[in-house]
Amino acid sequence: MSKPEALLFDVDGTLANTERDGHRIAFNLAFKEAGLNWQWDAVLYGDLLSVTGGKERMLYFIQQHDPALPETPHLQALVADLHRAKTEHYLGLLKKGGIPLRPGVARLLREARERGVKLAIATTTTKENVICLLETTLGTDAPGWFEVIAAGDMVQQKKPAPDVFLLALERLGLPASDCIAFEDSINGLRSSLAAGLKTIVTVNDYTAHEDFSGAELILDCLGDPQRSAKVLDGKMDSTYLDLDGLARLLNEST
Ligand code: XBP
Ligand code: MG
Repeated sequence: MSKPEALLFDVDGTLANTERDGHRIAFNLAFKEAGLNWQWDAVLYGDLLSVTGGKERMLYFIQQHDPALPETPHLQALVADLHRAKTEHYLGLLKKGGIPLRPGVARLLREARERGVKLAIATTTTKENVICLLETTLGTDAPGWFEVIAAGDMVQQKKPAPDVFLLALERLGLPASDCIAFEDSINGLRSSLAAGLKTIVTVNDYTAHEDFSGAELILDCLGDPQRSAKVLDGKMDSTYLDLDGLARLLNEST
């Protein structure tokens, strides 16, 4: 049974639960610093997550919620400034070490490296955010474990469009049929499926209610020998997902 040639990972919600206690907090700090009284609570943020990308999310919030806007002739420039400030705050939060990887992520990354399976990232967030998360959770050499880091602003259309996964595949030089994607959200799953990738979904509190039709397997997390994964849909022979389990999924006809 052939193992996958590469594993392609989403970041936010998949490698780590970065949204509620990371990105959201950073957005609010940036709003406050800019003198805006915008406050994204955890529930509102769940709704705003339907839009991928921080800049796009702010524009959507302005359109939908009509908050008080400062005098500015250039909304795009305001949003770009806020996003730069938000990124700085987010990096600061990561550096404080507040956001751990989800169960099983570090184990599977290490197993893939040991067995010669390539690693790639396909994310909506920025490359600097990804590198910082990898360094603060896995060590300063960890960004080098990844053959490709494909990020949101490197492509024309963010998820649910397939662009970022297609870019990662192109840079890996591999066909989708030899690879497996990991996602946590409906927008991410749409993106990976549209790129032709078999996809494992690990849900989180923000995404557990979403429709993951088309995923190979839906889990509460990847699991570890000491922390079983719960199977929400699909079949898994072990108590956690490892490369042998992934090889079985890849070789199964759909
Ligand atoms: C994640 C996102 C990101 C983050 C914020 O989507 O939508 O926008 O919330 O990152 P996915 P930026 O996990 O599907 O890739 O503010 O850097 O855009
Ligand atoms: Mg995600």
